[in-house]
Amino acid sequence: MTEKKQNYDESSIQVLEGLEPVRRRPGMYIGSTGTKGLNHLIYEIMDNSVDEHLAGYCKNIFVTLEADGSATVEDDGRGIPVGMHEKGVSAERVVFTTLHAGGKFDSSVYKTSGGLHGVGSSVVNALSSYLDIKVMREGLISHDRYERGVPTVELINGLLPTEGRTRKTGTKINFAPDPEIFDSVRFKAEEIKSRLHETAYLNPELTIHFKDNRGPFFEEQTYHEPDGIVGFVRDMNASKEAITQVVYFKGEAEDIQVECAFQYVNEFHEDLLGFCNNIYNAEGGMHITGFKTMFTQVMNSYAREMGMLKEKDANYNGADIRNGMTGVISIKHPDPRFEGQTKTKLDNQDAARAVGKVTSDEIQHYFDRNIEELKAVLAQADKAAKIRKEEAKAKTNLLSKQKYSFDSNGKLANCISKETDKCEIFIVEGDSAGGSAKTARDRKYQAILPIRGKILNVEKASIDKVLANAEIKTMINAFGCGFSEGYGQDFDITKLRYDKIIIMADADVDGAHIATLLLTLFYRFMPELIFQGHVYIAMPPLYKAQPSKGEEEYLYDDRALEKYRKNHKGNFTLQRYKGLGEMDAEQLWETTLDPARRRLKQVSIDDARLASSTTELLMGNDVPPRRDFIYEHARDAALDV
Ligand code: TTJ
Repeated sequence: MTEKKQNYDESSIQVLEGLEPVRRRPGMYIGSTGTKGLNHLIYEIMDNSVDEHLAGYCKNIFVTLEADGSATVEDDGRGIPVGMHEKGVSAERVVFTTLHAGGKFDSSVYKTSGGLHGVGSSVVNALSSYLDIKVMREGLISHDRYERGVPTVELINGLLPTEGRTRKTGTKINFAPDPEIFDSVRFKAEEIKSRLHETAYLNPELTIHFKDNRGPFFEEQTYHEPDGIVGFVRDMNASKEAITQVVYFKGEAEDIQVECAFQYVNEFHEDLLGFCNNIYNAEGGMHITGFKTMFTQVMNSYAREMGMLKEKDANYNGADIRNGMTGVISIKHPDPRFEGQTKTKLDNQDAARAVGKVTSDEIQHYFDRNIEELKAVLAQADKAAKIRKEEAKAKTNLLSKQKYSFDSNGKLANCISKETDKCEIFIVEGDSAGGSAKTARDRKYQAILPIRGKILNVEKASIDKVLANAEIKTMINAFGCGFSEGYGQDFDITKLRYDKIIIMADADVDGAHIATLLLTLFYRFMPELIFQGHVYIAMPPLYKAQPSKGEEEYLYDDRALEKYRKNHKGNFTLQRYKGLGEMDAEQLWETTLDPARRRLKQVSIDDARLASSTTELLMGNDVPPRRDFIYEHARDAALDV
């Protein structure tokens, strides 16, 4: 072994030690080793390109899911510096092998990685079976490569080898997530596209090119949104009846940049999305709070000025005023902090003050000059307040009338135990499957609620229609926590009667549709259920294999079948389950109900949000319908374990 080689080995060992914590506890760095964490690898790499864009240098980002399962992110920025770093190796090596160093050399004020797990490219490197880099800079193409975080290219006098000359500049990273780390290494195109589209809205001068070369659904999309968040709001409302223009304003306070766009539509719910440093905050936070507080205050004082509220009248509440509002609030914060169940709730008090101040100034500026718009908004608020008062009555009736009528309506087969942390409720599609499930269940801890056919699409219905729907009423009653529109309010999670709410639907198009509708319902009216991880999807098996000699075996997906075929010598018969209704009670218990043997997929807030139709637009127009998303997830959930 040459002396040089020896040095190389030493530095490899150092690198290994440096990145080892990441491989030992990946969840600490990327949140999870499931789908979310997997997709996060792409975002983590891409954030560097977005930073380069924000620095004023990169106009295009290319994200490609390659046929071999790897991912490529390329940009036309200046290229990662490859010169000698003070540590004696190429600067690029430092970026990819040092924890927390990130890719940022010029300390850009706004690190786009949003604070969630913004630890950068070295983490991705550590969790990739390989990561291959090409940097185009100063006329040369430099090349580097790592395997599980360890460099495999020998440096020449501390510098990277080059592979020819070019006039272009930019960075190209190709990497493959390590199957030793991740439950599944198949990226989720729907979620990635949604994120890319979001990024395009938030960076109006950026163009993002997406390509899925994996098949069977090859796809190409270009995301460029020159109208920024105004376009975002406009597109969110594309299929709705607008009753105002899109109102846009921006400003700065306390070193925080604030940008808002909103528009009212003739609908019964609000949809406010919060972003901090280009990252979506699923649980909202201080920017949203600041906006809401000031908006309510200003609109109430307008209502009094205009005589819509008399002296003796109570103020409109915030939800009245925002009824029908679709909005995006995007801030840039130099030091964001996050809290909440999923660490996606912006916690900085100064964000509330800054957004509040800018909102107060700017909406007065706007509505003073647009009286007709103001009138439309206030009329909407007035209507909402009236409906709210009616609803309050309806709700008392609903709750008092139905409180003890679970079994009298013949649907819910409740469990015996009142120990809520052990109880489960299965929402089962179809009466026949519901019947089998009632027989098969563990009566002590498992409740069964059969629902018939399609449930109401809550996105298309007014709140009183939603509440009038029999299936939904039964669910609200059964769960025991009430419901709310938006965050919190009348919903009380401490009253939840079950630890797990399990959606049990067939693995076909109709089943996926029902699951989508249920997720949308929970997302809209009981989001806490999802935040706190109470919602699951049951994963029944797809096949039963019965060998001529030996034990039968349930196979939960096609990969399991393939494996079975490989490992199983001799004849076996294969039964394909088409639906839950085909299983008898015993089979249903063995495969889908029994906590020791069944498979469940826990629903994340992102799943629910993707299922909800307000984000339909984020999926692009000419792509397969949303149900594919559930399929895609469901299939992989079955592959987990
Ligand atoms: C840093 O300051 C000097 C000029 O280049 C700046 C830089 O780092 N630019 C840059 C990094 N552009 N793109 C990247 C990048 C792109 C990807 C896909 C991945 C990573 C880790 C960095």
